[in-house]
Amino acid sequence: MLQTAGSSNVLIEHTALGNTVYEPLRVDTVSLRLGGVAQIADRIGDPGGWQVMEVGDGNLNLVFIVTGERGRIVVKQALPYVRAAGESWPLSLNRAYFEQHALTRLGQRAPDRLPQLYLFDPAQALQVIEHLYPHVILRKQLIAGKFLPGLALQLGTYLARSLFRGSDLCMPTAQLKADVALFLGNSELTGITEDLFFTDPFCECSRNRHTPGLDADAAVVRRDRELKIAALELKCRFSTVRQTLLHGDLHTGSVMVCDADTKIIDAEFASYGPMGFDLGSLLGNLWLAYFAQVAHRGSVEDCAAYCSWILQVVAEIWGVFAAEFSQLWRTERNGILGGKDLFELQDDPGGAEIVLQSTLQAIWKDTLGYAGLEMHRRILGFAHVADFESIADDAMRAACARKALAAGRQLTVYRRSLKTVAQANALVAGQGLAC
Ligand code: SR1
Ligand code: MG
Repeated sequence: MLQTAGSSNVLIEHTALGNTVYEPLRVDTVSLRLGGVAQIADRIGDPGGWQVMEVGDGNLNLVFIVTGERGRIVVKQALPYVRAAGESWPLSLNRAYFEQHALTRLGQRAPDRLPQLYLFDPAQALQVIEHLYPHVILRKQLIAGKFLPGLALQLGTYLARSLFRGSDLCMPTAQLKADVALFLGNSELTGITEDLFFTDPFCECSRNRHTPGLDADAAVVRRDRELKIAALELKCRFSTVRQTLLHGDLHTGSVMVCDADTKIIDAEFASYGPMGFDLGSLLGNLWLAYFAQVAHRGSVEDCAAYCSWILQVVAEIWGVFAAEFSQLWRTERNGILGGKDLFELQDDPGGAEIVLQSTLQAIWKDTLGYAGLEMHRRILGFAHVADFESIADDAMRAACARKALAAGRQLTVYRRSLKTVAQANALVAGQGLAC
């Protein structure tokens, strides 16, 4: 049975692989199991000549790149457990179902920023996706010190379009409510975030780990009442505020870049939540990249230019986001929370501008809160980041992490008084760089 999904060239065939019993793919079974699917063979060529590589380096899934004589595809398959932990941490396969729904929705809201979905097979929890080339994971480019001129514009625009257009500022509310209900089903992955982002790093928890040398720092965090109050307040907003459809895991490993293009991948953590969550996850990871630079470049002097470029990217992402969000506010604010009936229709457009400014301030406050928590959980929790993990020297890694924790704490705890991105960047820069 064929079903057409949101974007016009996406065909979803529910039994595409002809097997309703789930079985993980292996490099040596991909041609056999996918070779009979005409859509794939038509796209990349004769299965007899396919070359298959497993390239998954994330925490959850299998990812294969399949190369034929006419092209390449990416095959992403969920495993019934957390790949980074093994079978002792089971995880249901239906995350692939939510990911393909998120991918099509976010792709429609922010054209050109997501890869094309070619095929989804729910029984195999498998998606066949556009191979992005010559794109590379943003985190790797940040570690390598690569300047990316179009990055901030594309990310800021993506964030404004996806977050605004997925909200009740814009969407027909019946459609939005149906989507809220749909994505509530992604409770297992949302639950991982609720635990790993908001709780574990601030408690003793067997899943946590940290760099040797940070024992005392971790203990201070876990006794930090102000920070824990903020973490619980922000968790409450994450779990109860249904403001928009979030990507839900927008770190720099979920962004692929080349000189001219930026793409967003891996939306399996999608859920309805506060807009600042995606923004904060991204800015938190950029600030983590900032604090790791001294180790990658070798000295404070050698990293100065790149560090100031990272802060400029942060400032520009927020600036572009606010400008694009404001533009959408003035042109696409047709949802039940748009307030046109209260302002424009009563000849008071100025009232709507006041609400726009207070909305942006509220998003900014959340952004800072989530950014600071993301910086903690990537240092003290289960899922660490390559920016720090690739620093070979424990003492250097601990010194960089300590600066990041100090900045992260202030961003979160003082989120209500840091009114501008310049103030936030100044706070980050004010920590100095370890050496
Ligand atoms: C058990 S999953 C751990 C982390 O990996 C994903 O990328 C998310 O960030 C999640 O929190
Ligand atoms: Mg991911």
